[in-house]
Amino acid sequence: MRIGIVGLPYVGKTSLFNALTQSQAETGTYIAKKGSNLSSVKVPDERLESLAQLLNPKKVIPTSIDYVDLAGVSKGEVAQGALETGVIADLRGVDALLHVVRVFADDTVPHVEGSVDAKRDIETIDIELTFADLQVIDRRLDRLRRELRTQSVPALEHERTVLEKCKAALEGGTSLREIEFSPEDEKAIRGYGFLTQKPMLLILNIGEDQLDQAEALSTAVASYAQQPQTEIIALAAKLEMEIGQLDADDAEIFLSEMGLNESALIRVIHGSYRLLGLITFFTVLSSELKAWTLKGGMTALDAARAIHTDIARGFIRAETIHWETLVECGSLVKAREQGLLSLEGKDYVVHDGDVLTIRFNV
Ligand SMILES: Nc1nc2c(ncn2[C@@H]2O[C@H](COP(=O)(O)OP(=O)(O)OP(=O)(O)O)[C@@H](O)[C@H]2O)c(=O)[nH]1
Ligand SMILES: [Mg+2]
Repeated sequence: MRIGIVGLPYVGKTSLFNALTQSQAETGTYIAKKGSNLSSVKVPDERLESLAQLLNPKKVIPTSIDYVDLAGVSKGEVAQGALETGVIADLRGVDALLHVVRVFADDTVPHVEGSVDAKRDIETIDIELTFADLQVIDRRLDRLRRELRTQSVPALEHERTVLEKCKAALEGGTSLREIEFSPEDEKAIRGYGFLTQKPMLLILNIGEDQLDQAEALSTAVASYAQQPQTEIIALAAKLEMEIGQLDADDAEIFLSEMGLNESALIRVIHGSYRLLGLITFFTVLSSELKAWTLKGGMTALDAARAIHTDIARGFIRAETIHWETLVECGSLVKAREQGLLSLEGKDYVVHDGDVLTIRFNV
C-alpha cells in the first residue's frame, strides 16, 4: 500500500514524513527541493509481537506501508501544467492521500497565502485535485468523441457516459469520493487513478502549544470529514518528528509527558487502515512469522494470491484460527489437536487477526 503526502508548500509534509518513517529528509522553508521522498514503514502490531513470543519463529516480518512525500502544490499550479510531470503525476499511483494542513502558528515559517486558515487551504488543495481530474477527463472525452464519431464501440460509449457523469460532479463541486459507482462504472475509470476518488486523511498540523486544543481544532473543520472516505487527525508533526528521533524508551517517556498516548505513526497507520478498510492476517511458514495486509471483505483465495500466485493456483483449503485463540491455546499443533482450526474453502472471508495456513499443491 502506498500513501501520498500532499499539501501546500511549507505546511510540514516532510516533517510528518520523517515522523512516520523515522527518516531524516531535509525540512525547512529555504530548500526549493522538488524531488520526492519515499520510505517504507513497518507496521507496528502488538498481535504480531504476542504471536512472536509464543511461536518463537526464526524470523518475524511485519507488513509495511510506503509513504511518498511530495513537493508542495501551489494554488493555480495544476492549471499551469503540473499535470504531466511532478506531484500530480506521482499521485496517480497512490492508494490514499494524506493531506497536511497547517494549523500551527509560527512567524518564522512563512505561509504561502500570508495567513493560517485551515478551511481555505483544504479547499485550495481540493480545487487543485479537482482541476487535475477534470483535465484528464476533458482530454479523454475529446478523444472518445472523435473516435465514436466514426464507429460505435459499446465499451467506449460506456466509458464516455461514466466520464461525463464524473465531469458533471466535479464541475458541481462534488468530489468523486462522494459518488457511488456501480462495479462496471468503477471498472471503466479505475485506470485513471482519479485523485478526488482516493481516500483522504486530513492531517491538521498543530503546534506543540496547541495539543490541548486538538479536538476543538478538528471540530472546526469536521464538515470536511463527513465526506465519505475522509478522516481527520490532528497532530504536531515537528514534535512527532523529534520524538521519532529518540530511542524507544525515551520516546515513550516523552509521549506520556506531553499527554500523548500514541505516537503519530500509530495514529496515522490506524487511520489509514480504517480509511482503506484494510485488515491484517498472519502466516507461519517454515519458522517465518509474517503479517500481511488485505482489503476487508477479501477471501482466502485473495489471501493466497497475496502470498504467491502459485499458492492461489493450487489452493486446496485454508486452516484458520484467530490470533488470540492461538495465543491462548499455545501452539498450532495443540490448536489442531483440540480441533480449534477451522477448515475453510476459497470463498472464506478473511477476518482481521486471522492466522492462516494455506494448503495447496502445485
Ligand atoms: N513551529 C512549527 N513549525 C513547524 C511544524 N511543522 C513544520 N514546521 C516547520 O515548517 C517548515 C517547513 O516544514 P517542512 O516539513 O519542510 O514542510 P513541507 O510541507 O515539507 O515543505 P515543502 O516540501 O517545501 O512544501 C520547517 O521549518 C519546519 O520546521 C510545527 O508543527 N510547528
Ligand atoms: Mg517537503
